[in-house]
Amino acid sequence: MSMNHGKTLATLSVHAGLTPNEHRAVVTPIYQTSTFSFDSADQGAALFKGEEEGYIYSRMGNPTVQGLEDAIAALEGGHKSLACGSGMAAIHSALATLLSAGDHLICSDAVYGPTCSLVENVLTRMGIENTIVDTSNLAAVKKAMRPNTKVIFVETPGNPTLVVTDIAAVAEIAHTGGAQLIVDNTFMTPILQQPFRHGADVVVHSLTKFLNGHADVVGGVIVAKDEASYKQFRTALNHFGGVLPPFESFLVHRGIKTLALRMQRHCESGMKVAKFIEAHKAVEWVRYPGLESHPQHELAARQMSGFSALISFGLYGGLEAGKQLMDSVSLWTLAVSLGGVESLIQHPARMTHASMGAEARQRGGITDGLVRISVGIEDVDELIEDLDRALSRYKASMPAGVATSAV
Ligand code: LCS
Repeated sequence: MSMNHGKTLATLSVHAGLTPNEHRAVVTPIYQTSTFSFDSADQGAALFKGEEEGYIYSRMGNPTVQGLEDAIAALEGGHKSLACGSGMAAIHSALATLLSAGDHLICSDAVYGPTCSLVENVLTRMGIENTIVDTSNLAAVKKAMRPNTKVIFVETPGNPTLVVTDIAAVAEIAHTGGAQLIVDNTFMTPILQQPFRHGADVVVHSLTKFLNGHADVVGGVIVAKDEASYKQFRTALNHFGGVLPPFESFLVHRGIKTLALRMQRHCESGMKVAKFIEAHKAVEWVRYPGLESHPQHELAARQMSGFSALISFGLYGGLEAGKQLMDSVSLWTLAVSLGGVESLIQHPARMTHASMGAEARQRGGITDGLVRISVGIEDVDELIEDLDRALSRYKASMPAGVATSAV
């Protein structure tokens, strides 16, 4: 396992981010307070001026939140991080901090639906131009660069197509053109992918997924590579206001303590389930970066240290067959989100990526028949049995004419 600051990521997951506290508690306590008192008027003023270090008001910083932020920064090999109220708050805050009217943004075509809508429908209203491209196609990224390009935003692997973008190559294109690269590392976590090592300038996450891991918090984070970048985001976030509260921060930090262990299990089970799906007669195609059939398997193996738990596939019976599968499983929960201990199944075209619109989905290769699953940490043989049962039921109930000879 790779190391940051001389410690393995497994050790950092357990120990990083313990805020010093008077009773020597071994986990950072919950400081459920909105404000912090000053010793004197002059001391309060000194804190505001930045001449003294300390807490002022929980939108501007809180020890519990700080513990989580320190843990994530350490795991990502970044400088400092900022916990936000959701993954979308982190993405919006990061983009709105770095971009001004008249600037241009390049964004991957396969991203979480609302990220695409934010870029195309919201940022355009603020005068921010965009080009949406397949960022796994380096020639297309180069071609999209303009003199006013300030940011390239990449989600890799992309949600839900699992297309893999070469972070180092795109970082070079960005830097040559004077732009910064933001990587959404949600699908991988710092355990499996370290974007800063490949030249990324900013890393964002939805904490709602693997980092928290227990489907009970919505949160996000921006990780900054140096003090100048951190200060820029900190100042902006104080104004935008979308910070993560102390209790949620405590829960996510607790989740992170088992992150390395969970990711190991997610990867092992993900591979087993992907192989089962690939071999099933009802399955027309499958995408999992760990399978040799993935078009960028070699890049994935180079850039990631594991392939995580997201799998996309299509059945021969298309959308109708996919719907029947989702309605027939019992151990897999039919729900959006991903990266939790429980296995989930969902239909991107009508759920997570509905807000993109049909044209944008087509551009990003998000077909109507695509089914996305997130493999949890239950017994993998039971998960496979349940899928197998649901696929067999689907075969038996296929209306004549929909099933192909391969089913
Ligand atoms: N980035 C990625 C890659 C995501 O998958 C999501 C949410 C976000 C950012 C936004 O994070 P949030 O604001 O929800 O914390 N992805 C979801 C999904 O695929 N199903 O439900 C949510």
